[in-house]
Order: sequence, then C-alpha cells, then structure tokens
Amino acid sequence: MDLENKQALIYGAGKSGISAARLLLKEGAVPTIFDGNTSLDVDAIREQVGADIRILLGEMTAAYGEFDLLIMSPGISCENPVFEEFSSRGLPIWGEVELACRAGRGKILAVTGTNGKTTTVSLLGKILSDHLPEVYTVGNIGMPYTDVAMQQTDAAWTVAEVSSFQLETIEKFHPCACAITNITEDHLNRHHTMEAYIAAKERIAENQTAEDFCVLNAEDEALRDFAGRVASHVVFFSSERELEEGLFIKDGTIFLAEKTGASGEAASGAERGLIPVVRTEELQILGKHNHENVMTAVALAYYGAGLTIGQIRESVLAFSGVEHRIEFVEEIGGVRYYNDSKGTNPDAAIQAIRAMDRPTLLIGGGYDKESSYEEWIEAFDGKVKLFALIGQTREKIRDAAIACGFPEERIVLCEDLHEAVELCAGRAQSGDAVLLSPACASWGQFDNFEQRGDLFKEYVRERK
Ligand code: UMA
Repeated sequence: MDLENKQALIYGAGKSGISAARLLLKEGAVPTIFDGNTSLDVDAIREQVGADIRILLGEMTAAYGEFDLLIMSPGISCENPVFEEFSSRGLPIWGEVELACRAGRGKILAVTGTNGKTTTVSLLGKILSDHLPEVYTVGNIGMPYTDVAMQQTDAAWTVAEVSSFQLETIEKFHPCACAITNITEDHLNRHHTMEAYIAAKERIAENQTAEDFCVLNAEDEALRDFAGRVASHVVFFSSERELEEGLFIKDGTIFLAEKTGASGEAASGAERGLIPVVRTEELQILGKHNHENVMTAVALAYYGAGLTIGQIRESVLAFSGVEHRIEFVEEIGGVRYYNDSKGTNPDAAIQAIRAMDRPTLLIGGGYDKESSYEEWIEAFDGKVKLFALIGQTREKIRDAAIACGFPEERIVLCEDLHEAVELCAGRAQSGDAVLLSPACASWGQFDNFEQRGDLFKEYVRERK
C-alpha cells in the first residue's frame, strides 16, 4: 500500500503511536493520533512527533469514514469497537511491527514467548552487533521498530522482540528465523483463553516458508504440537534431554547438534556434527531459564544469521544480562537486594525465586492480569521468610498463599513499594536476600516495569 496522502488514524499516544506518526509523516501520510486519556499533554505529544498533527483525546470526535487505515498500539485490545469500524470497511489495521516491516529493509530475526524474550533478544542483538555492520534491536524490548525502519539498508538485520499483542496486527511480517521461547499463562485478561494466547504467539511464523527457521522449546507441549504445523525448518532446544538435531545441555555444556549443514555456507566442515558451544558455568547469566535463552539466541544467530559458533561463543561469554531481570542491586549489612521488576507474570517470578540461594524476603503484587498464583507460591520451597504484597492483586495473592499453606503471619499488605522495601530491609538479617519479583504488571502504580525497578533500586540505595 502506498501511504502517500493516506489518512491514518493512530490509536494510542504512547511510545508506539508516537513513533508510528513519525514514520507515517516520512512516508507522506497524514496521521491523526487518538488517545482515551484526557490528561495527556497535546503539545508534548506534538513535540515528540515533530509536527503539528491532529491529536484527539478522550472522545473520538472525527468520523471513522475520514480514514484509510488504522494503526493500533499494542496496548489496545482487538475487542475495541474501532477494529470493527475499519475491518467492516475492508481497511488495513496494522500495528507497529507491520507498519515498520513494510517500510524497513534487510532481514528479520524475531522472538516471542511468555518469558525470556527480552534476555534472548538482548543477547541476540549483542551477538549480531558484535559481528555484523547494521543491526537494530527493536520492538517490545522498548525501542519501537518504526523508529529505525526508514534508515535501514538491504544489509540491515532487525532483531525484534514481539509480544502477543503486537502479533495480533501483523499481515506480511516475515522473519527469516523466529523463536518461541515458551508459553505459560499470561495476559488472560486480554486474550481470555490460553488457546487464543497461543494462537497469537504462533502467528510469528505464519508467513515463513521452507527457506526459513523456527526455533522452539522441545519441553513445551504446545510448541511441540505447533512444530507439526510450521512451514519452515524447525530447530528445537531442550534443557532436559539430548536431541538428535538442535540445541541441548549435556554434562553442563550447551551443544549444537546438526544433521546436515542447515546454515549453508556459514558452517565449516569442522562445525558439523556435535558442536560444543559453551559450558554453562562460563556464562555470566544464571539459572536454567537463562541457559534456555542462550540456546534460543545461539540457534537464531547460527541458523538465521549464519554466524559461526566461534563468533557466537565470543559474544555469549561477554553478555552480562538484562536490567530489571534478577538484577543484583546492592549488598547492605550482609543482605543482598535483587530487582526482578521484569517478573511481570507468575512464571517469570517462579524463575526468580528458584534462582535465590538464601532465605528471601519477597515483594510481590501489582496490576491484575487474572493470573493464578498457586504455582508461584508452591515454588517458594520454604525459602520465603516474609511476603510483602502491594498493588491491586495484594489481597488475591494473600488469599492464594494462605490456601497453599503459606503461614499467614509472614504475609504483610503494604501501601506501596517504598513501605514494602522499608519493611523488608528492617526485618532482613545478614545472609538473607530481598527480592522484588511481583508476578504482576506494574500498571496502576507505575508507568511501566522500568520505573518500578528504578524506584526499587533508589529505595534500596537510600539505605546505604
Ligand atoms: N490507551 C487508550 N485506550 C486503551 C488502552 C490504552 O487510549 O484502551 C492509550 C493509553 O492512554 C496510552 C497509550 O494507549 O497513552 C499506550 O499505548 P500502549 O499501551 O500500546 O504502550 P506504548 O507506550 O505504545 O508501548 C508499546 C508496548 N506496550 C504494551 O504492549 C502495553 C511496549 O511494551 C513496547 O515496548 C512499545 O510499544 C514499543 O514497541 C511494554 C509492555 O508492557 C514493555 N509489553 C507487554 C509485556 O511485555 O508484557 C506486552
């Protein structure tokens, strides 16, 4: 679709919407931004867009008939009536990813999954940037894909983190290699059923052909089932068992097993067969879930981008992890503080508590995504000395904890994060850990998980 002079309605004035407006202006289109929040600053939005465009807040006062296409921000549900307005007229409804991939050039590597996306994409972005000249790491990770699309050349490599929300509005998005790290319960308030959530994630491979690669977790039942329906070459990874082809861990070493020279010219004779990639003890990032993230990134870099295992290994060894994900903050009076603000669902929070090797004072709770918390609480394994709860879900989590047999006297409902940090710091003893790992989104109390994590670190460091 030629965007010249097209009237585009952008729904949502967040990062994604503002960046989409900038791209549309460069393409010669005429964007209008609508946002339901009346307290936004129209001048600040225009300044970020860099043009005096029409901005509507609160109520949609323009007639839908004025517009040729709709650009949806990922935070807006497909059940919003605006979808029907455009789809009934057969008009395009795109999100940031679709708009950007149409404007962008080069090749795309894309990662989705409930957990591990950000670490995998950060590591993959590093591996590619270390060895290739033009790499863009974008998407749900926080940098809108639309921000970089117009500057890409044919040599560009896009490394994209894509959420289920973003995949709901793709049409032509076609990664030459993609991965689904795992699928566990999340975002059920938006997708309603696990089936719908899984179906949204699976769309990452819908435009792939036999030339492409799809990396999947062999230990995930839904993904094993999905492998039978994928048109591209499936590469499995497993942290539990040896595979005939793909990536796996054996005796503390990550191996790549290759049946044939699937990555073509990039694989030298010496690299065929069973290739040791890295020993897990050499990695700077800890825990089984991180070993899985490493395997995913290695598979994408090797099969998708054709880098050698030598190149990949060098970058993997130098990778030190991602902010807000089981991030060590400080040790004060023998108490170690960890920020896992990115633990926005129970599965991520399970990984964080499992990674703790000492008695832990845990801060959880936040925005209600209709998750269930029992599995998380069961994973505490006697390690949690004090459970400080904040946010909309605090009573729901308290009730789930009591129902799971967690001692009620160790649960404290706090007004806010500051009170929770003060409480935990006051009760912690040398040798303990204080962990912020909410199992919930930050919305309602904070702008985003980054702000929540930054505030946690600030409150901790104030105590030094
Ligand atoms: N809004 C409405 N009506 C609604 C809902 C929202 O008008 O019904 C408006 C809000 O008032 C706000 C704007 O929409 O002004 C926010 O849009 P948005 O929620 O889509 O957020 P953006 O700032 O555009 O950021 C989005 C992603 N946000 C979400 O998916 C919720 C960011 O992912 C992403 O980094 C960014 O685009 C660039 O791609 C964040 C996220 O929380 C990190 N993702 C979820 C997750 O990881 O669990 C999926």
